[in-house]
Amino acid sequence: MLFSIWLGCSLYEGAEIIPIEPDPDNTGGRESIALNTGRYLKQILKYKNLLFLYTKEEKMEEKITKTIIQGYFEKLSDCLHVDVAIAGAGPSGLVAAFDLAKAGKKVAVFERKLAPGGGVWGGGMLFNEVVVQEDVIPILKDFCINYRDAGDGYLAMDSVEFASGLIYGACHAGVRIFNAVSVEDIVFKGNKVSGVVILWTPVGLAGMHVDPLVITAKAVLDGTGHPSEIAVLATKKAGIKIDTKTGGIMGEKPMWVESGEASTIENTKRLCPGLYASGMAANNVSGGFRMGPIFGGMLKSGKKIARIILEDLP
Ligand code: 48H
Repeated sequence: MLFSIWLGCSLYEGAEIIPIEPDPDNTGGRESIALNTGRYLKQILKYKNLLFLYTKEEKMEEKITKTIIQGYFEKLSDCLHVDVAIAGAGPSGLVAAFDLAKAGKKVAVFERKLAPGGGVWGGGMLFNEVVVQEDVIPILKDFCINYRDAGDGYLAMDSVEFASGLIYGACHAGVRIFNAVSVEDIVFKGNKVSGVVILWTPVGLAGMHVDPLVITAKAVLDGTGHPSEIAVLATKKAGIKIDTKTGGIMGEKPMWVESGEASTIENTKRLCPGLYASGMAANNVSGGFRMGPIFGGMLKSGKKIARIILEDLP
């Protein structure tokens, strides 16, 4: 019987089966049987320890999964109601999120893609370099992003460092970023934009008919870039008249760098109660020119909208 327990332990562990040397003085008498039993028990104890390790491994798997699930749901349940919900983790949204969090506001950013950072990673036409104006140095310093002088009042930097620096800075300031989550609708209550409707991006991509979840917010920022998706939802779906010359979305104009950079800042504003726009979304809403791969305007737009939201929030 002892032998079969030992064999069982060995097989369970996938261990090499080493026959136990019998007691050399095996005389077949009672003492010898006791001696051999002792030796077998020792072997079994050795394998029992291995069995214990195996159980520990099982617990380790459970521990990892539980830690991830608990951590995510703590983050999500902490953000069911926030001060500011931001759609889109591009440069303007991340700078706004950073300033708002630094001012003590609870901020959640919902980013459709797996990697936050928006249009920053690819620099210009996938040359992973970014250019900004030198007056944004304080913002770069806030995020500890390295840059070099490019002459004539411009700075340049590695777009990967720029993107990752903005993301890290925002997270470190206390912003919750939920990646691979799309904002697919707004909450519109009592003539005020009061939150966002969210769904896992892959669910939408798979075309599954799954109902979304809701995050309520005192302020919602459209940082979705060129398409200004949240402002489109507000005007087309909720029929809200927003603060533009036409009361609706005017549409982005073609390239004019100087004008685009200036109008991005001018167009950064509150669109209607509860809804704000920054970056290229602000430009699309108010009909500004595009400016290509220069990002100073986006950073300044993020800062401006954070200031406006802070003035509006109780
Ligand atoms: C969740 C969404 C949704 C949604 C979109 O485009 P971005 O980088 O945004 P900005 O405005 O901060 O920066 C614009 C800049 O990158 C740029 O494109 C420039 C300077 N262009 C000039 C030119 O001439 O072309 O980031 C927006 C982010 C992206 O990461 C999207 O995935 C995300 O928003 N997003 N997230 N829910 N419904 N829609």
